[in-house]
Amino acid sequence: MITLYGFGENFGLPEVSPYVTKAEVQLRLSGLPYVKETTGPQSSPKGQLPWMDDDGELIADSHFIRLHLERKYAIDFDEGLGVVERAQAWALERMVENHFAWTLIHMRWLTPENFAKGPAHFFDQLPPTVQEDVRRAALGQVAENVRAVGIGRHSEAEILALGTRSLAALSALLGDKPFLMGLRPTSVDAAAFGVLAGVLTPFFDGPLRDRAMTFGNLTAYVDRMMAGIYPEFAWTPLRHPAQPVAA
Ligand SMILES: N[C@@H](CCC(=O)N[C@@H](CS)C(=O)NCC(=O)O)C(=O)O
Repeated sequence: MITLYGFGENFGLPEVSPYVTKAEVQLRLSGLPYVKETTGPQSSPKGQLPWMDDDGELIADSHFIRLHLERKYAIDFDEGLGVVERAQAWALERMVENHFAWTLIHMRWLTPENFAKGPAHFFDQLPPTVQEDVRRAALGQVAENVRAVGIGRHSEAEILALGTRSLAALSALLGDKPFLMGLRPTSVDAAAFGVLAGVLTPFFDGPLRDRAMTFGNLTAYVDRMMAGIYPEFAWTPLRHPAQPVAA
């Protein structure tokens, strides 16, 4: 039995974390049965979510979950792709996760209104005596992480420009295809969908979301992935402007 550990549904999304979403999309694409448990990062062997228990084998990190599924169940999420396409997909996934995702984290945690209505509530169940201290400490840690990867050193306008450039790159690479590498979803779609849905959920506001909403093929892509992968989730389709807008 496979158990996937994640944060769970919130923020108008079937799963809060883009990385847990990626792992869950991989599981759903694989067709393997699984159950999902809601937990905190401290439960994970690597201190971050997602992690997975597959009949007693513990695997942490969305990439290593992918490798485990591919090896143990003889799945190739990139079936049909050549060597160069696989390399392009990997490069795109790294851009999405190691660069673009930090602009999402900045939008959620370091925009005070978004923090107040979103991540601040992660700590609501703690005893009132420690709640505010833990909340502040978590915010400080995220701010430090965002600074450590470089994004947090830039002005708001520069962060928005970087995020918009990634949106424009994703939009150009998607073009009029249904999925990033062609007619069927592959590994990179699991990663890109997680981050794009996180940016586009109407739960949060901000200029990065406003920019994302102008890329009609990306909003349609998120709607398509949501309907195909999470058909049970109540997602209101986004508005699709006729033409993508260049950065
Ligand atoms: N490389 C990891 C990244 C996972 C990750 O950043 N998870 C975040 C949630 S989105 C987390 O658990 N953060 C808690 C922490 O770092 O303390 C993966 O792909 O699984």
